[in-house]
Amino acid sequence: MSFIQMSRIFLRLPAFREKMFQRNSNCRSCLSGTVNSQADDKLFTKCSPAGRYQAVTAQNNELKVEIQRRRFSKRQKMAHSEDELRRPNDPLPPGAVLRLYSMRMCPYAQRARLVLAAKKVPYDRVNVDLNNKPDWFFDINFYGEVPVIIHNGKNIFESLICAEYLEEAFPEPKLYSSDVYQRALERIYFNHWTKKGIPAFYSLLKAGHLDLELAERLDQHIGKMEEFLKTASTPYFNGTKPGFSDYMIWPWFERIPMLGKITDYEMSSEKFPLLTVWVSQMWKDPVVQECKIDPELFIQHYIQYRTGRPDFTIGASKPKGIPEALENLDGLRDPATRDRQSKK
Ligand SMILES: N[C@@H](CCC(=O)N[C@@H](CS)C(=O)NCC(=O)O)C(=O)O
Repeated sequence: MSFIQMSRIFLRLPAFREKMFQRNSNCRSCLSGTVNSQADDKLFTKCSPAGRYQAVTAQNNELKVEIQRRRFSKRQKMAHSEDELRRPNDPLPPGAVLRLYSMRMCPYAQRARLVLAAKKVPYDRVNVDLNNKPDWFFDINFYGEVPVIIHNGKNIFESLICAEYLEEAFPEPKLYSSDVYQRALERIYFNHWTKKGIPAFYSLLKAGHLDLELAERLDQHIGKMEEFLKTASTPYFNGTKPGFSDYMIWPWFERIPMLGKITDYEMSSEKFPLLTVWVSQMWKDPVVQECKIDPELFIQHYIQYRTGRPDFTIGASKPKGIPEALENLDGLRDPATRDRQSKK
């Protein structure tokens, strides 16, 4: 065993170090510098050729601990990020009363988000990468689709059912009309849009260009919505303010200009004057503003959608590395070790 190896072993023994530091006021290696206490350990090891590597290693270790700590705190910070796939039974963040499984670009999930925002319900939003659904996701919705709500340990799915559940579970403010017939009418409006308008919207989107037949079909169903507004003779489908049916229909109308960017389709203000006003009024609603999607991301997403494999994590914050710390770590490596490695 060499002197260096032996001194390393002794240096690790606290009793030995204590004695040595008390007895010697100078660094044992270079005999300069004062070593008074354990706190000066670094000075000693810095001066000692044998100790230099130890000091560097100790600093490396400190740095590694720091990196781990940062990674951990990043995870902690991400703990309630909407992109971390929390399970249905995972605890809710403080204040949240339910969990919503969503996807940034999903108009169906947006229905639920609009109702939650209108009712100011604090919730935990989890965006699901629909290309990589975990098995348990099918346990909470056997269709494997978003939105899904987990409330009081129970799962609710299908956007219209979710929205109606929220309307009843969180009664204030009421989004449905209190009149029973009016409520039925509202259902007729969004039912028509769901049954006819939405498929027409997606058919054109999938075509990816202005297919006149498909554009005509979409126009026809938008025309029906225009008729409904005319019969209602109110600015909104719900009446004088945005309500349940407005929020159930809105997500696709928000996307019509984006559909236009892909297919050149335009919702004519001449053919649909009431709807044109409705759209501009809806944009003024703070709830709509809170839930709006990023148009650029949507266009990218739907260009991919046409190819059949969209990126469902679009818009997600991707965790960043910590390059500056890794750089330091590299810089602290013992030059001798580095040399030996590079010679190999
Ligand atoms: N009828 C469903 C439709 C929901 C739906 O189609 N959601 C899409 C995302 S926008 C989905 O989850 N698709 C599953 C997949 O693409 O794997 C509802 O109203 O909730």
